[in-house]
Amino acid sequence: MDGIMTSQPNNLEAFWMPFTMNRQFKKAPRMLVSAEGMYYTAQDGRKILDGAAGLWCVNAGHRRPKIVEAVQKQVFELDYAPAFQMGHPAAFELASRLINLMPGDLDHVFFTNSGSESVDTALKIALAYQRARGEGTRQRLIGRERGYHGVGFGGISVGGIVTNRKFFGSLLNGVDHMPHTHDKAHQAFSRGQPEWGGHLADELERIVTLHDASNIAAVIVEPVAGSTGVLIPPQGYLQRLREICDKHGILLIFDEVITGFGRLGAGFATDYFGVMPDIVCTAKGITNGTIPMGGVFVRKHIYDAFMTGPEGAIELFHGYTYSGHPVACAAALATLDTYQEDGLFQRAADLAPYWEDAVHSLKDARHVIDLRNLGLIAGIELEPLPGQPTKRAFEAFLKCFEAGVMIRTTGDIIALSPPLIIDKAEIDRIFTTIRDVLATIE
Ligand code: PXG
Ligand code: PLP
Repeated sequence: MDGIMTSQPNNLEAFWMPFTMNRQFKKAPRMLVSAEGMYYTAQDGRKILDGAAGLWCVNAGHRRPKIVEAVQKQVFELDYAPAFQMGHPAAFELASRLINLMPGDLDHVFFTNSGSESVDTALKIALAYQRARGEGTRQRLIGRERGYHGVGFGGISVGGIVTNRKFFGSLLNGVDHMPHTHDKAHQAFSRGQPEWGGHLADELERIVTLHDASNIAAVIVEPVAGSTGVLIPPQGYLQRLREICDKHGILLIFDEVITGFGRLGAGFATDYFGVMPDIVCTAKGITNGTIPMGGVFVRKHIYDAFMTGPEGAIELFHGYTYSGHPVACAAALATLDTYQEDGLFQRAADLAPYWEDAVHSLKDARHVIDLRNLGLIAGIELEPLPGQPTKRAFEAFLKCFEAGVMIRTTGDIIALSPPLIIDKAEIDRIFTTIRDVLATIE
């Protein structure tokens, strides 16, 4: 490996790091310099087992040869092509392949470059759709407490994370939030979907009663809330949301940026739960994290509602310079091949029971006050240190990293989402390491 990749940069100052304690990090940086399969290599040469699939995105594991080769070939052949009033074959091929993966009539896809852009795109399509079908008074959007929908103004407006909202002014007008679905008193240590809480979907009826359905465009939820600590939907909850939306002509948007591409042991959460949304936001696993990309899937009636004016008119005034970027498309096509050839969605389903047992083996581990799991996702909630929220979990993150296991923490919750290629010994290692670390930290 050459010196440029392994040497420590002599000045870490210029890079304003995202969602990071910049000053603390720059005093004691954790640098990753290469990756392969289930492992990162840190700058000091240590192998770090990836318990988080990077940031929930590297579902097929790192540096998969087929994806790397596809990217190299594409960038050599066609580095960039304009996305407006022009096309290149890979974007159309990818769209066709993707809609075959999607259930039902989710049969059109709009390309973006991230989950945040997918969310903004979905919200804009929802509003424009209501207008296109003559329901232009439907302008309100409904999100949920503890929802994460990226960091665009649309996403933070419908999102429900206080710190991601409170510094940024008045946000979008006309947004309401349903309550989140997590309640430790009724659900702690549930395996899979909690039995209690399906009725919380009825809170949507209250909001509809308050504003009237004729003013509401769409509801957006994560089928499984990831970022705010793995909140598993109670049994019947998503089905009930669908029923209420149908009753009132409200679009249901699933934000599948995390749950998409096999994370639950099915292609998408919509397959896993058997609930059909109108719009699905994706990103992350669409390219195995290799090249930034996202996609917004819409059902046929939505696309068709836009295809009505003169053929010589642009139907949707929206798009990104890099929508359907050739290199991202190549990465995505090779990613889909890799998922398919390795049977990774099925592998995640097959491993899920073992994973669940491993998660719940921590029931008697120190500091643990709740355990949650679904597919290859887990949330391990710790009792916060008195008066110092987040500190204990962050300490666990640092200690696990030292012990060669990368976990992700949010608040006082450890969130796990390994690449779907993980094996049982690696699952054991993650949970043994966490147990040992929790035993040693305050
Ligand atoms: N929606 C959902 C449901 C997400 O989880 C986004 C939108 C935004 O995607 P982009 O690509 O714009 O980041 C996300 C992203 C974490 C973590 O540790 C989660 C995300 C991103 C970074 C960290 O929980 N989710
Ligand atoms: N800002 C300026 C000045 C631009 O010219 C453009 C695109 O042409 C954008 C923002 C949007 O960039 P993107 O299409 O990459 O989102």
